[in-house]
Amino acid sequence: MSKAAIVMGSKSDLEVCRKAAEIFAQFGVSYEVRVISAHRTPQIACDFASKAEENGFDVIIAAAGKAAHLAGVIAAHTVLPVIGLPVKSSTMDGLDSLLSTVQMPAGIPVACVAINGGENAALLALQILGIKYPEISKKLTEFKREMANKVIADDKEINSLL
Ligand code: RP5
Repeated sequence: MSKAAIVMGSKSDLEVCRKAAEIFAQFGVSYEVRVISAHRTPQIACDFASKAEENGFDVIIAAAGKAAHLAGVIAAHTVLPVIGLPVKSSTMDGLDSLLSTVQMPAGIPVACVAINGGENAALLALQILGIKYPEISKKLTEFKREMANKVIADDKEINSLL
């Protein structure tokens, strides 16, 4: 069975990560949530990433704010796909987190979603898991169909709202 990890740099990142957890729960995918800091608990970050594959994880979401090095540090210690989730947690509106997460040097890729993009982090993780688990892929197809149907319904209704 698939397993995803949601790792956050601080408990203060929880509300952004909650959105990702809710998507995993909606899709029936098991996940584990951790608070691990690239700066305050660097050895734990290294150990977690190094053992993530043997511990049964398929994909890792790493959420952090400010000088957001967590996704990069985790990616440095594993070949599992790492999705960086930049968190808006400072006076710089999250641009600091975004750039710290996305500007990885060649050789250590981190996929990066939008600032506070918890939903998309989980959906991208599900798309990665869908390569290995066709039942997840099927659920994603249905999810997209429902989204499209909602927009089509809105389109039909919009003129009556003016
Ligand atoms: C980052 O610093 C964390 O990911 C968090 O977004 C930010 C602030 O952390 P706290 O000072 O609130 O623990 O490492």
